[in-house]
Order: sequence, then C-alpha cells, then structure tokens
Amino acid sequence: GNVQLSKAGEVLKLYSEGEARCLEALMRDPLRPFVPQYHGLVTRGEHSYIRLEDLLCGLRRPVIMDCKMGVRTYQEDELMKARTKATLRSDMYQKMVKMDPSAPSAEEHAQKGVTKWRYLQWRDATSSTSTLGFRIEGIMMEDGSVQRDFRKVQTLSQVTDALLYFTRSQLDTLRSYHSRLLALSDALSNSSFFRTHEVIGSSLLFVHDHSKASVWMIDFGKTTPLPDKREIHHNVPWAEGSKEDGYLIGLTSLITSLSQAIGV
Ligand code: 4IP
Ligand code: MN
Repeated sequence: GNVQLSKAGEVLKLYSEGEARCLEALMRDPLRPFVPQYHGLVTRGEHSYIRLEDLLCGLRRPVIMDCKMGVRTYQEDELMKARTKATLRSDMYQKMVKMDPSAPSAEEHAQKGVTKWRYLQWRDATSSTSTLGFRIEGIMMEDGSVQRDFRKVQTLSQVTDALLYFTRSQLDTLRSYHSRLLALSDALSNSSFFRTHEVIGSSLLFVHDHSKASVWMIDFGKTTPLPDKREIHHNVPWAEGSKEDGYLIGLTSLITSLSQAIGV
C-alpha cells in the first residue's frame, strides 16, 4: 500500500514519526539483524519517506508471507476513543458485513457503522490473533498471485497446513525458517527495545526463493515506547491497562507449527 520502490535495493515508506523513532532505536539494538536496514528520511514533493532496505533484492521469484503478530492489533488508545468520542466507520462496517453479515449488532446495522476498535477487535477474535497470538495476513506465491483467504484460520494445525502450502513442503526452507525464528527468539530476549516497547500491528515477513529463506520484523507504525520506564513480558494475555501485546505467544505458536511441519 504505502510502500514504493526507490533506487535499487531500497524501498520508500510513507513517513510516520513513531515508526522512524522505532527504526532508529532498532539500528542500535540486538534486533538489528532482523529488521530491514534503515537509511533515514527523504522528501519527495509534499511527502517525507522512510528509506528501508528492500528485503526482496536479489531474490528470484520470491514467495512471501505476512504474519501480523500479537494477541491484539489495536492500541489501548483505540478502546478509549471508542468509549469517549465514538467515531463510526462505514468502511469497516462494510468490510465486516462482507465477511459475515451476521457479525454487526442490530444497533451497528441500524447506524451502518462500527468504531475502529470494534472492527479491529472483531478481526482479532475471528482470526487466530486472540488465541495463537498472530494471524496470517497474506501470502504471495512465486507467480505473484496473492491470497488473503487466511482470515478465518484459527487452529495451529490450520496454520501448519498453510505453512506447508506456502513452502510447498520443502524441508530445507521450513528448517531455515525454524532456525531463523529460534535466533529471533534469542535476540528478543536480549533486546532492550523489545523490553520497553508495546509492539502492536507489527508483522513477521517470511521470504524465500529457490535458494534461501529468511524472516524479518516489519511495520512499527503502532509500536510505542512504554511510559515511565515500564516493561512488559510479551508472553501473557492482555488485560486492559497492562499494555501486554502477546508478541511472544505468537512467536511460540509459529515455532511450534514449524516444528510440527518438519517433524521435530
Ligand atoms: C486494516 O484492516 C488493518 O487493520 C490496518 O492495519 C489498519 O491500519 C486499518 O485501519 C484497518 O482498516 P484490514 O486489514 O482488516 O483491512 P495495518 O496497516 O497494520 O495492516 P492502521 O491505521 O491501524 O495501521 P485504518 O484506520 O487505516 O483504515
Ligand atoms: Mn502490516
């Protein structure tokens, strides 16, 4: 959507202050090898952009999977806004009806709108987000075809099926992903960035071609520093005010699913 190609090896993403700050901090953190390299800002016309390493550079016919991490994809702020000055979104109401006409309440049907929090919360509850701590947002196969019909994938064995489809059951690819996630898990446990940030709406991007496979942390637009030097655990369910994101619940689910796929 808001990412475009710039010169070779680089992509531009529309600037947001929060994301730029996260990327700056990540370049000085043990997570650096798991994040696209950040090259600062550039202005084109009226807009500023973040310059990022192109993760697809040098790959032939790459296959890509985006997994949105965490047990929720909305910030606590969004819940506050929904309670106080509830802005109704008709586009989100439409997306909801399209997926399940019986999902909106009678009141929501009458007003033909839902709050952003309600929509995001419903997406979390009807996907694997709430239970497994992540969901598959989409897969692009080597011919460029994109599949987004993973919205209702809910169980770990459905995730494993999706992983087998995505990798065409190639054992070396599955093993590379598995070891990369174990290395990520290690880096996360040593990361002061991770300890001090609430990571919401961020994805793990799985990318492979015929010769290599890797996983990257992307999208930090809704990742925020915790207030007052607070820290979170990332491996417990969320309760209002706890700021917990459940990122590690999702990572554990993915590692378990990959283990099942390669039979270890
Ligand atoms: C989208 O819903 C995603 O949740 C977006 O998150 C979110 O953007 C959109 O909110 C929301 O409509 P679907 O994926 O179900 O279509 P992401 O950008 O991480 O994919 P935000 O702004 O929350 O990042 P709006 O308000 O941008 O429409
Ligand atoms: Mn995303």
